[in-house]
Amino acid sequence: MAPPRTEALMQYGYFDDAAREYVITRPDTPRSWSNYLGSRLYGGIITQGAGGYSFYKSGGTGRVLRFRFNGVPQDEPGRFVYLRDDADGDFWSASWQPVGKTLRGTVEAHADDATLDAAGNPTQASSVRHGLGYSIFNSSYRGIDSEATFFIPQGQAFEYWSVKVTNTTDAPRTVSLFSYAELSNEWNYRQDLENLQYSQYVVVCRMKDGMIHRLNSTRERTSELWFGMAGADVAGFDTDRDAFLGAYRTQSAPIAVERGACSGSETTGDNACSTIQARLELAPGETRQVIYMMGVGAPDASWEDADGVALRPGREIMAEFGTPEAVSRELEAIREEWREYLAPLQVATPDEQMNSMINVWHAYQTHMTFNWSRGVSLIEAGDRDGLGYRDTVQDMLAVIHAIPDAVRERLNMILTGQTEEGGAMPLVKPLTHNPGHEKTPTLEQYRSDDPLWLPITVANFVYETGDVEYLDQVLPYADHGEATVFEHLKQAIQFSLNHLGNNGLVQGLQADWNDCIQFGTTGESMFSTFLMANGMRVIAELADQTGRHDDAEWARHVLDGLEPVLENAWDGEWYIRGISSTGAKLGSDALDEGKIYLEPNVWAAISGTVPEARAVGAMDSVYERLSTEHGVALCAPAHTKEVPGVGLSLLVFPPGHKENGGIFCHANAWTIVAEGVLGRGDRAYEYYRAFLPAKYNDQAELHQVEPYVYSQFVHGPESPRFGQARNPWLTGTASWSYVGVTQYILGIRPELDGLRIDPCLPEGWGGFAITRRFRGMNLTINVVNVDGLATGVSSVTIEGIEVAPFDDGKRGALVPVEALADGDVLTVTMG
Ligand code: IFM
Repeated sequence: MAPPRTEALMQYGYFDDAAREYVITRPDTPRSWSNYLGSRLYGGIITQGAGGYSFYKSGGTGRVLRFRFNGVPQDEPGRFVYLRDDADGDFWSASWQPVGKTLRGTVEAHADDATLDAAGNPTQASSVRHGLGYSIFNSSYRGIDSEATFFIPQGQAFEYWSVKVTNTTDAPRTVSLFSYAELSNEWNYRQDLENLQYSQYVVVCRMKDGMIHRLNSTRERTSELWFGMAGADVAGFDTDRDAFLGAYRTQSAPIAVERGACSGSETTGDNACSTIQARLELAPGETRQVIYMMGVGAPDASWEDADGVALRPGREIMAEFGTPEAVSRELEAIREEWREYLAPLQVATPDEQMNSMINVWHAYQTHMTFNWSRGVSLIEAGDRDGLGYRDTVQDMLAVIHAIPDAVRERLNMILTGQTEEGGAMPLVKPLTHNPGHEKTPTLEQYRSDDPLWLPITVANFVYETGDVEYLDQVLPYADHGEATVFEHLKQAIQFSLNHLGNNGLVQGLQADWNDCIQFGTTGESMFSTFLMANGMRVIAELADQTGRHDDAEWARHVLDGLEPVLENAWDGEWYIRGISSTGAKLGSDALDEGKIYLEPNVWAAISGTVPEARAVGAMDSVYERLSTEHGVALCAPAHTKEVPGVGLSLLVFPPGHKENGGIFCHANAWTIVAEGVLGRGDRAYEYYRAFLPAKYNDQAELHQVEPYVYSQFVHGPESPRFGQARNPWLTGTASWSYVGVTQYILGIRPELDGLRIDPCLPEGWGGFAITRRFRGMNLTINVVNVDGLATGVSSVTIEGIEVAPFDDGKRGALVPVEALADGDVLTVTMG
């Protein structure tokens, strides 16, 4: 099914869904708008100004390109290509930054190369196409057009910077190209940026046989980076950063570019760079393609890294891949790879922005969070080099249907991060994780929610794949012992049951989902209590369906015992957030600050463990007290004072920021799920739209960050920055909002026996179509809603034949897996 095309010109850019690209027509965006390149072997980040960095396996310990976070000017260095008119010395860059000529507008819009700005200076037309796994920069300046394409080929540990240069004038032109990247001195980014007394003296960078090699031996391993150029002769080079830039200069005007010649510097110590100059004689109308390539590996011999991965010499890679044909072929392969990744779920709904997000960018973001966790972005500098337990378990939820094998591998690893007593290691480090031998955290170090996410994700994995035997797989605990996957789940619950507080709620420990609330070992968290209740409900269902009747009984029995505890947590109009060590309540109307919190109330509804009237009341209070036009605040009023007995580290944030009353988008995604569970389509959709990035495409000045990806949070109503979003890309928002919109608004959910079709739509939607892969079958589902209902399914036909009604007492229709075949078209009539 081809998604509808959305190509209206917006403020800074537009969604080109057919090409699966976001096109930035004005690169002077309010903040850097970035993209991801590559795979978990070798990855990179690139901004609309070509700022960014590259890394081998890890942004923290495999740093290839240096980056100065939060720098001025913003987001430098990066992958820069300078162009210089050798007739008069005027120079610019293939991306608008770092030279930063006066911007003309869009390449598409411009016709006249002689266009001057008000001061009579030539202007540059510059646009950027961020695609999935690549970014293309187009520029026109004084009759020279360029197209620079950056990407990392599939499965490779090198990157392409391919630059096509065209002389659009009717006179011959001589144009020099200069590549520039600042190479990291050290694989470890902290060593590189902070331990200067060491890292400044280890680097050795040489030109050999036409290629640049960073050769230094560091404490960790021999480091080998190479940089080469194909498609032109080497006219000069610099490998010493300061020789290229010149003292007291910035990247906007390197001395070598200004004078038109490199100095042939080879660095021993200080800082390395990768500059190779090409001089192009361009006849009128002529195009030349210069291909810069940079990668990890030895210059001449095959190289095995510390993990035993064999890498070929740069020389060989250049010979094989350094041609225009190879660039086109490899770029096509990347496009095809992403087409395949996204194919398992595509939609056509009445909301074009929803389509752009689900079909392309939202799905892409869920893959990036799965790949990079919270390790590499313009915000995550590499410090969090590992998998945060709760984040990782939640990140998997949105990609199970697309990459089940990769999820199984990750799930296995994260399950082995659970300790024998049922808690979880806060951080699992994949490169060094050693199940059975990890140190057990102290009770105070555990997060109360970490293992409680497991039932949801494991159940969904089993529902999506149908692989019930997975539950019997035996996996070690982090510290000692082993258990089946199902026992791991029970143990997660048992851990909470073993650590209940005086009021019967789960002890909050170091934190629950909210990193900034410390209830400790004597205070109790209502959020974790609801998460535990939800886990028990999920385990009971899973146990029933897989013949584990004793376990189902156990879960139901414990859940029943929890009933009075949940009831006691009702504050009158909503559920409390928790109870402090001194017995004081957080999230209660009796307080002046932090009267109401979002998390317990959404999870009361999602868990289905409280009476419906309570769930509805709680969600109505959320709507009345926390909801804004940009999303739902996490709490209100925000805190300015301590609450006795609770560690409120959120007090470090001004009111309205982050966890202190900010619009935390991750938790906003739960509002969609909660309203979906309650069957209130208008509310679910209103919440979805409130923080939908694409909605802000024509309000970019307000939202500021990329309109094609979710952010961790939006500044809340109590902040002077209300409406500004921050921390884009690597956030649990990606996963949960994807689950929210696809499984609870569009309502297509996997269950063990089949596919549940249970739309929960806003008023006026006549229906929608979705193609979805389920257990290896590609299905097309057309939902028809002539009466504009919110919920309810009256009939389902498969290939025109009505499916026998399957009444299991739940809302929507469950289409049994046996009734489905690859390629089937289902028509679902709401009624
Ligand atoms: O839940 C956490 C997450 O693990 C890291 N970022 C902040 C979230 C809310 O505190």
